[in-house]
Amino acid sequence: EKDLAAAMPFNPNKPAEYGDASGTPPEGDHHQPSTPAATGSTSSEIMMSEKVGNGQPPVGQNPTVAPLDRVRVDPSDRHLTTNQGVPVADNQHSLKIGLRGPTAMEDFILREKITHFDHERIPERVVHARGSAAHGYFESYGDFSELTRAVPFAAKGKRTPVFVRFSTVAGERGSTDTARDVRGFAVKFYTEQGNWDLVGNNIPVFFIQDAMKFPDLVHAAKPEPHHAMPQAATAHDTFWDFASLSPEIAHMLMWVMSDRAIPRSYRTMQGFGVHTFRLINAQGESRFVKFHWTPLQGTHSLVWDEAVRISGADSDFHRRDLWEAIEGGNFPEWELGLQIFTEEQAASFPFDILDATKLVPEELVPITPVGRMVLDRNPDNFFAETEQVAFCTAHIVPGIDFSNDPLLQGRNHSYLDTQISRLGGANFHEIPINSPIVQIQNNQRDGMHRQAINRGRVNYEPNSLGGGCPFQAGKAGFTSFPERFTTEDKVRGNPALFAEHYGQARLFYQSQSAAEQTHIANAFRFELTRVQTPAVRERMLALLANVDDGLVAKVAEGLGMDVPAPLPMASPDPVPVYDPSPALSLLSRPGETGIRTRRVAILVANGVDGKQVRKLYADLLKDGAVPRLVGNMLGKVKASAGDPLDVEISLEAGPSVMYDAVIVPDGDKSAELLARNAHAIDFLREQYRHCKPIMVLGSGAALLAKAMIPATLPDGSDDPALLVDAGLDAFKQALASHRSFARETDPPMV
Ligand code: HDE
Repeated sequence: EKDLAAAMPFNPNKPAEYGDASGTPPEGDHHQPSTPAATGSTSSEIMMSEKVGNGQPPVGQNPTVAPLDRVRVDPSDRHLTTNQGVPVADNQHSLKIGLRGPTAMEDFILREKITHFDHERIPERVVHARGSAAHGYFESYGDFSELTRAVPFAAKGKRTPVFVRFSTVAGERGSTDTARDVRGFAVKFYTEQGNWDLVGNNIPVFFIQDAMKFPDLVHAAKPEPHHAMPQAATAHDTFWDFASLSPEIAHMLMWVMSDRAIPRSYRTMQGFGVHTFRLINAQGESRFVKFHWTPLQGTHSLVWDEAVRISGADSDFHRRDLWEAIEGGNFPEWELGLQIFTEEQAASFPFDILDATKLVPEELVPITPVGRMVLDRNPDNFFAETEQVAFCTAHIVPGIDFSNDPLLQGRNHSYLDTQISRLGGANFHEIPINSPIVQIQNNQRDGMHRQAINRGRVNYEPNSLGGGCPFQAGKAGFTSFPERFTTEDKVRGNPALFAEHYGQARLFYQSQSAAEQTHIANAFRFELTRVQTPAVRERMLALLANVDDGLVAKVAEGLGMDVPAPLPMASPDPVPVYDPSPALSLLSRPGETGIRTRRVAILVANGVDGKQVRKLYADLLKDGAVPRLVGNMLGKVKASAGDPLDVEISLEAGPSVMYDAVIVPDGDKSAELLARNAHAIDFLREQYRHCKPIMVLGSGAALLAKAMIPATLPDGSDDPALLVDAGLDAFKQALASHRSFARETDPPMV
């Protein structure tokens, strides 16, 4: 028998399927159902994974990695094969009848290669088509079993692997990263009780209240159907036509016209679950919850002029930023916080917690931190992982449940349904990135692209022939919260509080800093200027007139229009008054990572003070910043002191918007050489206009004058981010505080 086994084919990638380990189970051997693990107790629940062991993966290991080994393909030291494993001798030439003759129909190698290529593309996501993703883990701060039996929260230090995909919403798969848009923030937790997907956004509210309106919203926002323009932009008539006729959109518009919609990086965005969910503990008690992700990197955004230019300079700006941060070991991190409230509290709020156009102010329900998420591994293959990952709001685990938010209820249908056409059938859960770390056991069978080889004759339940397996998990399994319903009529309609649309829009606008308020007004001005139909502009002003007098006056002035009468309100009740919420300003979260990963351009030309440059470079690197030597051309520049320096990128290929700050070092005529290149002048002017730190040393100051950069702020005071012959510490401080908005004038003067 041993000889027989040795003679069997062996594939090292699939040891369990070939050779020794593949023996058929002895006939008649039935497996007894094991005692259902866990009787509601969380400690036994976390023991349940066969692949993860006791649920406490060793630090630094990610249990999603090992199960994927079966499908990982590494070509080192291997020859080419066809998809049937046949070695390929010649991958350059098709099979011809004579060197100048026709191609032979029998060339199965050519036909297989071309056929596969013809089918390489799959449909892109209908929304959130463009995205980037990474692997990592969630680590619980403690044992939160009082609140929820969801296993990721079962113990202090417990790690659950995650895969996170960030995205823009409106643009197509190849569109630009820095478009003005909401960003998706979708987290897949691979728990020992199955996958939990928290499919959120970087904005805590949404455009509409009812799933019924989603296709209309998306049609209005996407490129117009007759000429398919514009790409990845809401600045066109159909979006604003829809918006101006949908007053429930008021609050969301404040957010999407704010700097939130042009983040500096995926790493500097908050994330939100948006809807109200439920947490359920082992005793079956339920509390409402809102999920918040807060970046350790702080919340930071671009300015609009910069975002537009980045689209041309590097349309992969956010994708590259995330990739490089992880490759460089600067693992982005977020804290998960929960807003927890009871049914009774919810009833006392001036808004309905089932309304996704409303948030729960942090001042009303504080945020309880419960854990942190770290992204520490880039995907191996974009298509296999980032493109094929399938998120679904209906993927929840024991301890989590839905609320009746009508948007969430609609989403629960949509996500599963959409994968069937996008990923080609009902077995998309078997694609490695989507499959849970626990074994899937049920009697669902067959279908397109089935991977599992289900053993045995039993594919039904109840059964006795299979020993009753797989059996119901009972108390250890998922149970829905038994919410009590009063008997009401079956209706189409909204609860009364859904009719109030302006209180929180006003709260958001009025809680912003002066600079952020200006950016919101300017964004409305920009978008509505692109709108061609005057009636749409006017209706939008009428909507804004219900939000804030100052805002509507600014926007109307920008459009050269008068402020019209406000839109009639849908709710007869007065607009609720909220206390200001400073937490809604981006400036309230500067972050804790200082200058780490901040990109600094050092402009160099022949004659530059090489010693000074080397010192600056080393010093910035030491603190985790990313310095780059930017010059007129690639190649070497002669230094006035020390060895020549290698230019890392030219001014033409690495324009100012790719950097968070700039330094012009001292030198012998180097600033003069730079000043002859308009790219260098533009560089400084744009750094200035985008409110970024600028430091000039010694003769480098000549470039400031050439670029006509004002020495003081518009109000005559000192500009803290414009440093002349200052020490590196002052520069680092300016770099850590990102931008000096006090510089801004409208229109820009530089
Ligand atoms: Fe989505 N949404 N959505 N959405 N959504 C999709 O699912 C949908 C909504 C969000 O990185 C689709 O797999 C409906 C809110 C993210 O793969 C689709 C409604 C929020 C992602 C879909 C909403 C989101 C999607 C398209 C209203 C924030 C990307 C492809 C009822 C809480 C996930 C896909 C990823 C993707 C439907 C509203 C976030 C069509 C019907 C609210 C982050 O199923």
